[in-house]
Amino acid sequence: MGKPKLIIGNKNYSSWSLRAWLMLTKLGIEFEEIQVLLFSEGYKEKLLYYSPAGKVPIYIEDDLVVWDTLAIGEYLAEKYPALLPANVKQRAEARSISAEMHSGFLALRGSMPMNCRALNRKITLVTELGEDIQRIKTIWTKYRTENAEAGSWLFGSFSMADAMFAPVAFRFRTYGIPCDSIAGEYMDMVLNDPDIQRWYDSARRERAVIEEEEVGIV
Ligand SMILES: N[C@@H](CCC(=O)N[C@@H](CS)C(=O)NCC(=O)O)C(=O)O
Repeated sequence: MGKPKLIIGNKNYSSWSLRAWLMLTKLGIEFEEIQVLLFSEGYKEKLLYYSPAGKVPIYIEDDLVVWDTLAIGEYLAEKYPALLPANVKQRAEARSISAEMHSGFLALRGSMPMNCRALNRKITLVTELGEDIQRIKTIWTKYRTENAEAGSWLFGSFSMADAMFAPVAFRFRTYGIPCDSIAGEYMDMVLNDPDIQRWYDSARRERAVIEEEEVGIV
């Protein structure tokens, strides 16, 4: 078996790519990273060559193709159980908040696109967005409080749930969303994580600009 492959988009903008990349990286899996710059000439054909859904991330192991971030996470968790907490109740909760991110937070995902290298962007905090932000802070505070002794991630050790929320830390920084206390400490820990820093360094060096994702310039 050759090395698994992970097809990703722009590191600066592709939050789903970051999530899958972080899961593989934290599991210590050696993988080949293949980047397709989103919305560049012919990008869709390139993605469709790898997966019928034509979106990143795509995880490939020989003839096995897994697309969609949550499916990639679940597949990896079957092979590497450490990707989810050992306790059954915590596993269910880690899955719940991962699914909540995957299917929800539409206001946040729509009006605060991930743009790792951008700072000092401003957005209007409409009600739905404020509610999304508050819900995320509540999640971070709850799990960090409950698992403070076990380690610095949401459930102590790194889990799929941390990968699902990692792009939010970049978003809060880019759009200047204040985050203090326990949630703020978690956000700072995520942004200072060496693997996240490596992703950020590559994102900063990218030159491609996706105009639709450049939101909140003042
Ligand atoms: N539900 C999918 C969403 C994947 C997705 O929307 N990926 C974006 C980049 S973050 C993409 O491929 N966009 C290019 C396109 O839609 O053509 C997942 O969880 O993986």
